[in-house]
Amino acid sequence: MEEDTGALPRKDDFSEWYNEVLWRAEIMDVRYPVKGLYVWYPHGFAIRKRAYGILRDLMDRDHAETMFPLLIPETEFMKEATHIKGFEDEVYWVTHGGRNELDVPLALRPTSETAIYPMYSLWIRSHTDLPLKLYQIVNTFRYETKHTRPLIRLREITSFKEAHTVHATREEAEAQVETALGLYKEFYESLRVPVIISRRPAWDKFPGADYTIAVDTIMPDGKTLQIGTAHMLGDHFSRTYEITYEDANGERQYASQTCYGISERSIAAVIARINASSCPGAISTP
Ligand code: A5A
Repeated sequence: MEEDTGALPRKDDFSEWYNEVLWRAEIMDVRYPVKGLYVWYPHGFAIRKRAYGILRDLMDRDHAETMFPLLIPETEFMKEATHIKGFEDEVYWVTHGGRNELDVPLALRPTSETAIYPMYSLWIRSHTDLPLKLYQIVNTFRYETKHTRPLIRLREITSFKEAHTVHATREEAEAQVETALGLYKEFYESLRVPVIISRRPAWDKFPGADYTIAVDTIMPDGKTLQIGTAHMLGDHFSRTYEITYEDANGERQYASQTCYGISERSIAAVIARINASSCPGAISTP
């Protein structure tokens, strides 16, 4: 993009520049009449298709792709105390089917632990079923109360890639967190997005995790944007959802779990690089 055409706002006003690029390059239409929900223009979707093609190829190396339902019964959602506490203010609830009030309200998934893990409990029987590594690319809903922005802070995340793995030992789960971060590094290298990887303080970890490691990038306005996270779940969820396996000695053990996710924030990070690459110094490469 040419600096001197006068076609775009000054690059140093990143926010205005970003909105203008999304509009003029036909990436997202922000006029959909629900706050925090945006529409992919076909051109924007083509960018998403390319980027998510890379992500899928990386995941398909040793994960299987799957798809779970969008609706989660309140009874399952409410089982893991820390997880509920972290998400209770962000959940959209479906309470009616037509005019009838539902017996059990259904949550629109803000993320899918509570949809997937009750099924893992049925699927996993023996140590020979492990490790189990699945992922899905789906839409999720979060009632975000902070300022919403296209691709960055959404109430409907349309491109939520979430992986959920199950392991026999804590050590294997911890190693999987590192593997996940390696995949995310490779993904962002392909997109030419520089990243910083760091462990989050306890107050900022994922609800229900032992610890969280985040992937951040620095946006042209100097702010960091979290563009991926990997969570060591330990046995918190496996104890709640009874995800157990029989070990080689015939004893029942609780499994160790991880999960990790990326959203269309990854596309926002790519767009931000267009600004940064023609304006060196606006972004610091770690
Ligand atoms: N189940 C795990 C993977 C999970 O939900 N982790 S997470 O809450 O940290 O979300 C994963 C990633 O999705 C975040 O690192 C962030 O990059 C992105 N994300 C989270 N909320 C978002 C929102 N409202 N809009 C866009 N992206 C979001």
